[in-house]
Amino acid sequence: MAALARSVLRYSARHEAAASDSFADHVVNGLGDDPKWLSAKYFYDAAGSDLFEQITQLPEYYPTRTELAILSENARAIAASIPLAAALVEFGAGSSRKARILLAAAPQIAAYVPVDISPELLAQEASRVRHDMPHVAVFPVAADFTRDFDLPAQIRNRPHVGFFPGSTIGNFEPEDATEFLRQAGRVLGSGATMIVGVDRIKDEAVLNAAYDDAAGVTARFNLNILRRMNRELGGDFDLAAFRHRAFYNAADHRIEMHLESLHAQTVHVAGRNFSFAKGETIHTENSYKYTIESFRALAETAGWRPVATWTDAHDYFAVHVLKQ
Ligand code: AVJ
Repeated sequence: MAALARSVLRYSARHEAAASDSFADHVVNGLGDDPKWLSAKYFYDAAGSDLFEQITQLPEYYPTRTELAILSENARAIAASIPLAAALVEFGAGSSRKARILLAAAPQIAAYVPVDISPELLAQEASRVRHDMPHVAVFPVAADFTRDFDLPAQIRNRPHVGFFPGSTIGNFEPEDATEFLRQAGRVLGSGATMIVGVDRIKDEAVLNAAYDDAAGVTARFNLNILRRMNRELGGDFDLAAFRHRAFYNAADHRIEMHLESLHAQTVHVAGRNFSFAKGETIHTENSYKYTIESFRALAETAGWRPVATWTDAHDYFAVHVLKQ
């Protein structure tokens, strides 16, 4: 396959749906490829989710605290774009911390629909929101939000507001981000609103530090994928034989994370052998960055009309409101 076509497909949920569904198949495909790669979605086992939570509290990792501040400081204005008796549909909910800011500022939201692949996390967050916000009807949906899914029948007649915070959209190739927004538009239906958090292009030193922190938490997060392959797929990765690398690729507007082999070695995992040259890497993540204009253009390509953008004093992060 041509390198361009391969990179377009690389992080594509559609591609993964067609090629394989299991972690083992994914590893055989990705480590068998040249260059080697793995999808960032496999970072989030229990240990990886815990490490990501630690990342969000690092001094260098500005996105989480910046987005929370944008949402809090502009909550009333953002709430004004949410219709009466609306249902808030959160894509990849995880923790409901950000949604709660909107729910508190927009009492006209009658229903909250967190969509997440993990049923345990969903149930836990759903009962917390029900307890703290008894006026909101909560209908959790356990689904892969990158694929088509049905909204609960109970919200059919409500105006739909999608919510996709965290710059998770940055993990998609731009073509796949467009396809995701198009699909979200299909799921939410005509007349819907969408609120999306997107990390902005900024000074490279700020970007590089955010993904290569002094305490080494992001390094542990990246290396944890090796630990996960060892545990779940009978691998024999030596974590001391790889190092974390993260850098801003300005030409492609993205942070790239890699795991670099410190010497020539052969690793056994998922029933196969994979050879590494000294300095060879596994490409483990892309985190795309957008200007306000480049994200609005992408949203328009996907059939959405940008109506408002909220940002912070440092111009680090943006919260976009889109209408269909
Ligand atoms: C969860 C995809 C938004 O790209 O900033 C953080 C993941 N990777 N540090 C990001 C991540 C390394 C994060 N997202």
